[in-house]
Amino acid sequence: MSNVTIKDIKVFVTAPKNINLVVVRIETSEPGLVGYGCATFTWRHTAVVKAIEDYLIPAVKGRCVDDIEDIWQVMKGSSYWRNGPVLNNAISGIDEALWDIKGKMANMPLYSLLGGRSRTGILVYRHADGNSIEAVEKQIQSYLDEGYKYIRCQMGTYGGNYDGTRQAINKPKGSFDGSYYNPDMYIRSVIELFRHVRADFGSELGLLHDIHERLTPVDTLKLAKKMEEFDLFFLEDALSPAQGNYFRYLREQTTVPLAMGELFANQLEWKPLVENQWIDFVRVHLSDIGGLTPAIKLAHFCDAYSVRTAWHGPSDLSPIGMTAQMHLDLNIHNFGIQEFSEFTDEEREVFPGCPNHGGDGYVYLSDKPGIGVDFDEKAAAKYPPVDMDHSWMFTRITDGTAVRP
Ligand code: GCO
Ligand code: MG
Repeated sequence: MSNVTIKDIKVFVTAPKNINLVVVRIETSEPGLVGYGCATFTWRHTAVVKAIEDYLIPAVKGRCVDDIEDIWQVMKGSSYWRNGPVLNNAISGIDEALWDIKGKMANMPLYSLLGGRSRTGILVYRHADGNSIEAVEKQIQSYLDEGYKYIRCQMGTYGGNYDGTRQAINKPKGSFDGSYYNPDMYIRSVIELFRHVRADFGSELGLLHDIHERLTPVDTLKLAKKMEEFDLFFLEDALSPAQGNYFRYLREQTTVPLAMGELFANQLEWKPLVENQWIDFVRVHLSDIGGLTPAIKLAHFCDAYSVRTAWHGPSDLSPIGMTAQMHLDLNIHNFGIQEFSEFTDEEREVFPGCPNHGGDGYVYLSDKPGIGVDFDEKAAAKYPPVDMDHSWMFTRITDGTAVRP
C-alpha cells in the first residue's frame, strides 16, 4: 500500500483533429507523478467537463491512488441515478488516469500490470469509404499498400448516401431538414459493393461492414443473409441497443459473425447478448461504459462465453483512450480485432508517445510505464475546442421519419 494521494485534477478540451477531445490529468502528492485519462464524449463535451469539475473532483480528491476499484464505485454510485454516457465518460477520465498512475508507480506498462501479453502485436482494421465502388476500392488499395489486412467498407458513409442517392429520395413535401437515406437502396448498394470488392481483391482480404443501427431488424436479417457469401470478419452494430433481443433471431438464421455495442452504457445492455452467445464480438466505447475498470470485467465476462473484443476505436477518442484499450488488447486472451485510424501529426504533437502501425497490419505498444502516452498542455492549447457539426446525426429515412442514431 502506498500513501500517494490525489492532489489535484484538471480537465482539458483540445481539438487537434477538429474533434473535441476531453483529457483528464491527475496530479498526485508525489512530485512529478501524474496520470492521464480519456473522457471524450465529443457531442456533449461541456457536460462531461462540468460533471467532473462539480461532482467527481470533490468526491475523490485526497483519496489514495491505489484504490481504483473503490474510487470507481464511489464515482458511479454517488449520483444515485447513473449509467448515462455523460457520467460514465466523466468517470472514465479519472479511472484511466488512475490506471496510468498505477503503471507508473509499478514501473510497468499497463499490459504488464494487467497480467502480461497474450500476443505481441494488435491486429487492427481500417475504414474505406467513398462515393462510388471505384473510390472505395482505391482506398482499399492504399491501405493494402500500407500493409493493413482488414478493412471495413462503406459507401457514402452510414446508410449509404453515395452518388445520386440523395437526389433519388422521394421525400414528402415540406420535409424536415436532415440527413436522408433510403434503406432499400442502401442494402442494394452494400451488396453490390461487396460483390465487387471480393471479386477484385480475392478471398484473403479481411472484410467488415458497419450498419450503424440504420436498418429495421428484419431488413438487417435480410442484409445479413445476403452478406454470407462475402465471408465477413464481422457485421458491425447491426441493431440499436433497444433491439437487443432481436440478435437472437439473427444468430439463429445467419452465419455472419456479429459485433455489437459501441452505444452501450451499462451492463444490462450487454449481459443477455453475451450470456446467450447471440453476438461474437463486443465493441463498447471504453469511456462510455466508465473506463478501464468495467472494461476489464466485461472482457473477462465475455471470455467465459467465447465472445471476443473489438473495442470501438473511432476518431472521437483521444490517443490516450485508444492506447489504454490497446493495453487490454495485448493482455486479454479473448481479443478479436481493434478498430483503428492513424494518428495525425497534430495528434502526435499534443499526445507524445502515440503507438505505431508496424506496416504489417499490427499496431505495437511501447513499454513505457502506465498507458505510455503523454499530454503536452502547451501544444493542446494551440487547438482549442471547435463547434462540432451535428447535422449528420439528424438521420431520416425517405418519408422523413427520424432514425436513431
Ligand atoms: C465507428 C462508429 C463511429 C461513430 C462515431 C460517433 O464504428 O467507428 O460508428 O464512426 O459514428 O464515433 O461519434
Ligand atoms: Mg460503428
